[in-house]
Amino acid sequence: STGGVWGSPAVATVARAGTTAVSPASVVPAPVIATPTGGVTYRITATTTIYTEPGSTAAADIAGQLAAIVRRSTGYPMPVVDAPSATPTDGIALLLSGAPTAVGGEGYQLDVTDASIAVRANEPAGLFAGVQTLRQLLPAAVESPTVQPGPWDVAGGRIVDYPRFAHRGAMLDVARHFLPMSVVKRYIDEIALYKVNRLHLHLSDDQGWRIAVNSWPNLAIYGGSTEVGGGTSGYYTQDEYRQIIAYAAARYIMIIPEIDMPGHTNAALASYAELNCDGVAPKLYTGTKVGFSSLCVGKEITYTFLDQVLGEIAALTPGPYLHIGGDEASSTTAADYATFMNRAQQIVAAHGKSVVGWHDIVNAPVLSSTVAQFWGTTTSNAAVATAAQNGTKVIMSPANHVYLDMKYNSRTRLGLRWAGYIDVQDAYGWDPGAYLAGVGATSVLGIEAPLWTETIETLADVEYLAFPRLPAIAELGWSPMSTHDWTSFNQRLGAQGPRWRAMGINYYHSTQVSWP
Ligand code: TNX
Repeated sequence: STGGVWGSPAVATVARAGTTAVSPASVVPAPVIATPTGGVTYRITATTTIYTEPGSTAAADIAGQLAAIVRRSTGYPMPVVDAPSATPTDGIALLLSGAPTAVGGEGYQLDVTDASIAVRANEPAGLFAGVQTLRQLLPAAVESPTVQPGPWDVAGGRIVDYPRFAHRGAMLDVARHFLPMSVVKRYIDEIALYKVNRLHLHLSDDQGWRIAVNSWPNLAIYGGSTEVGGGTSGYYTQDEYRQIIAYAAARYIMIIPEIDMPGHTNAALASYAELNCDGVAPKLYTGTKVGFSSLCVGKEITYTFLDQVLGEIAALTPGPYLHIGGDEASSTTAADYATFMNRAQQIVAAHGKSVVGWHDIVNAPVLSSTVAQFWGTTTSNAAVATAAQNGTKVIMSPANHVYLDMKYNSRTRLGLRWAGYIDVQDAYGWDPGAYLAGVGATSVLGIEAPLWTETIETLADVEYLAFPRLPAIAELGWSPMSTHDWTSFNQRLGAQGPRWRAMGINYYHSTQVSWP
C-alpha cells in the first residue's frame, strides 16, 4: 500500500500483526500537516545507513536509539555515521538543519522519497519527535524484539509537525505502591513513543516516602519501608533517581518530582516525631484514606525540613519545576494552609525552581511562577479561573477525563471509580484549551495524565490502565484541534494495537476502538 492516505480518516489499509506497509494515517498523535506522495515508497534494506548531523552527539544518540529498535526486528546492521551532506540522496538522515522555523524546538519535518528518509529539526528534541513518527510509519513488527521477515516499507510524503502545548505529561504515583526503576524506565519508553515530554513522579504520600534524603535519612529508610496493603516496599537512592532523570532526558522527557505537603505526609510524620505538633510520631499507614495528615504549620522545624528536603531534590533535578502537592489538605485550616504554601513557595524559589501544585494551591497566595494542576471533575472552578486571569498557568488533569486510575467500566478489575468510569471516548472527547470556564488556551501550559496506584502493583497493571487512554490524552496535548475527530482517531488508535502486541504491552481491548 504505497502512497497511503496521510492523515485521512479514509484508511483502507492498516497494519496487521505482520509486516505489510503501514498507512501513514496511523500516526498518534495526529501530525499538524501530512501530505502523501502517491506511488512512492522507501524500503529499509540490509544496506540502509542512518546519517546524522555532523558533530552532534545528541543526533547520534537519537539515531542509536532508532538503530537499536530497527536492528532487533530487521536483523540489518543499520550503521550510524555522520551525514556527508545536508541533502541526503540515500538512507535515513537525522539533521539539525533545513527545518522550517515554525516547527520550533520540539517540531520536525519528515520527508520520505523512494531514495531516502530525512528528518529535519531545529533542536534534538524535534529530531527525537520525528523519529517517534518514523517508528509509527514502519510496519508494526518493527517493534518486535526478534527478527521478522519484512519488507520494511515507508510510504512517501512529507510531514510538518509541532506540538500544541508545552506540557504533555504523565504522572506515576510511586508512593501508594512503590514501582521499581525497571517499571519507570519501561513507562518512559512507552510514553515517549506518543511524544509525552514530562513525567511527574509522585514521590511521597501517607503510605510511603520514595526518595533518599541525606539530611533526613529515616524518610526513605523507615517512611519508605511499606506501602498500601503492607508488605515490604522501597525507595530510590539518589543515584537511582539520577539514573531515572538521565534515562528520561535521553528520551526528551523532563522529570518533575513531587513531595506532597502539607497533607499526604503520614510517612514523613511517622519517620520523625519532631515534625508532629504533639511531638508524637504516628504509625506507618497502609490503608487508602486521604486527608488525615498534616505537617505542623506552627513549628519552625517544619520549614527547616522543607528547606533541606526540597534543597536536596532541587539539586538533583535539572528541570525547572518542583511539585509540592497541596491537595486534600483537609486536616490543615485554611489560614494554616495559606501560611504554609506561602513559605513553601518561597523556599522552592530560593532553590531556583518554580512550583507546581495541585489546583488547591490557588486558595493560597501564589507566586507568578507557580503553576496550578487542575484535577477537578467540573468545568468551572472560580478560584482557578481567577488565578488564570491573574496570570497563573494551568496544567489540565480533569479527573473524569484523564485519571488513568479510573476504571474503564464496572467490569474493570483494577482502579477506582470516584471520578466516574473513563473509556477511550471520555479520555479523548474534550478540548484542554476550552474546557474550564475562564481558563482559555493561553492560560493552559498543557495536559497531564496521572496514574495513582492505590490498586496498581505491577507493570502489567500500569500498562492496562494507560493503554489505550494515555495515547488519546497525548494526542490532546500535541495535535491541533483541527485534527480532532473521533472516527479518524479511532482508526489511528486501533492501528496501534499490533504495535503494542509487538512491544508486549498489556493493553485494554476497549470495545470503543476499531482494532484491525
Ligand atoms: C485524589 S487527585 C488524590 C489522590 C488519590 C486519587 C485517586 C489528587 C490531587 N489527590 O490522593 O490517589 O484521588 O484517584
